[in-house]
Amino acid sequence: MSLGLLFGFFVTLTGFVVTFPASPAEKNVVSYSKFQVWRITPSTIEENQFLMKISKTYGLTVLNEAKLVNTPVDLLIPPELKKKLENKMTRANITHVVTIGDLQRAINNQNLNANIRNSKTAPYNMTWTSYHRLSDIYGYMNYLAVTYPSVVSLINIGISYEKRPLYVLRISNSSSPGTKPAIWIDGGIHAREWIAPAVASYFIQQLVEVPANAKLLTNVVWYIMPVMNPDGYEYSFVTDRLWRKTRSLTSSSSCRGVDPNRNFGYKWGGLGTSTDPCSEIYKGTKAFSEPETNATSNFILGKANQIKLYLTLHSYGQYALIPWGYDVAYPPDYNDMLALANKTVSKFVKYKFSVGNSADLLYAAAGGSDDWAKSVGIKYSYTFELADTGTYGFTLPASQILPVSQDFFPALDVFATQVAVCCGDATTTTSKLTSTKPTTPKSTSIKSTTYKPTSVKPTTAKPTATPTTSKPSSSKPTTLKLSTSTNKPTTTPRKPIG
Ligand code: 0X9
Ligand code: ZN
Repeated sequence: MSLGLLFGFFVTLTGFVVTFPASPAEKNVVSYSKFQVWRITPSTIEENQFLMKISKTYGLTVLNEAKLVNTPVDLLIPPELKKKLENKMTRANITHVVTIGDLQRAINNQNLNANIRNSKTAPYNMTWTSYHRLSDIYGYMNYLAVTYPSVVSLINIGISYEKRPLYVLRISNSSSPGTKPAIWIDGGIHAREWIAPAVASYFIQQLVEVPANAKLLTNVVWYIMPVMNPDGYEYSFVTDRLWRKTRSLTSSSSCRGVDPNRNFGYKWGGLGTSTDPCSEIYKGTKAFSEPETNATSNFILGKANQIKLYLTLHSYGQYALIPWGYDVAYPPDYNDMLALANKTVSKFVKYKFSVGNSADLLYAAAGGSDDWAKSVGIKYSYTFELADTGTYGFTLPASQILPVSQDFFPALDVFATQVAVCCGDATTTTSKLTSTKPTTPKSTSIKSTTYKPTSVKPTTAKPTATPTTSKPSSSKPTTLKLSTSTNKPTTTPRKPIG
């Protein structure tokens, strides 16, 4: 880590209001006032085609991609198109359900306690009753590393496009953590999916600070990266609540960012990806073009023999998704992954999850982190799409952070137990998997890097109140592509959200 970054972090923790070095901030906050979210479930191919045409013609943003028929599609409807689209739907005899009547109102209500501190004396700002800015999450990670040095290590694995540090927390009760099998968990690949960093940081809190959970450290080492895309995460607080991608400059002067979950180096550029920098599923100029995916993959590769389970948290939909996701294709040990996923979701009480092959259950999307993790030999690899199923979607109220986190937490025990059984010897070499279906372009999962992860010496300063196809596919899934939104929401200067 450079001195400059280290300095920036210290300064933040000692209470100065510091913004990380960033590109010129956009001043206009995107308003979604009177924007609606419509849920439409096409029941025929014709209805699906009709929806695709409408989305393209009017430049609608599709909030969740969907398969050909019988899976719901959530469309963002700008106020000026409401009447016209209502008429079109009626004429086509397609019913729509308004899931969110005014998206801006939902945004405003999502994080009502944002500025209320846990307690005046608490040594950190983190809570699980509101969604927190990056500085609070990083401040908490640092606090844990200072307070529990024998268990917690803060690891800087690189820097983001806008020069924010990329932090991973290692949680282990062992003096030689390299000898135990490890579980990797990340959140926040997609900026707007705020529930994911919140849940990942809840896991950290439980594993480190709750003595009753110490047993979860007996056989397993945990690597948790709560915010993989910090630039996008911050942007979704300050400027555009629905921001999904990274914040890198692209060949288009008006569109920024790459979809990090289309940027990993396995089957990069395949189905469900876009070459258009304005698309929400833009794959980037090459695999691992983004510093965030590059640093993450390098770090994981360095520990690929040790990491036996890769879990990436997303939202929304309540799905446990199993590779492959690049196409309806199944790794040879798919059934092992399925059995563990089923066992895991059976622990959930409040939020019921659907389990299945990613491309089959949802849609094909290449370049995902889960596929890449599986491709480098990590036996168990999952994407979990957290709550909800669309009532609030990305604007899931902060009051649901704890229920969602608490419902999920017992799953970690299921994972840890399985990893200890299957893969107790962390020194066993993992075998890379190849798909039987030849693809272009080739995997670029092995690459060189000049960046070395460093274990960060945490500061003792107190944070302050500021802030392989075994089951061949019979039919290819058709996806309703996330469109390029030409119908941009208005940008009115407003107070930052959250
Ligand atoms: O499309 C995605 O990246 C994920 N869904 S989300 O709504 N959070 O954007 C699903 C990714 C599943 N995994 C792969 N397709 N590899
Ligand atoms: Zn996501």
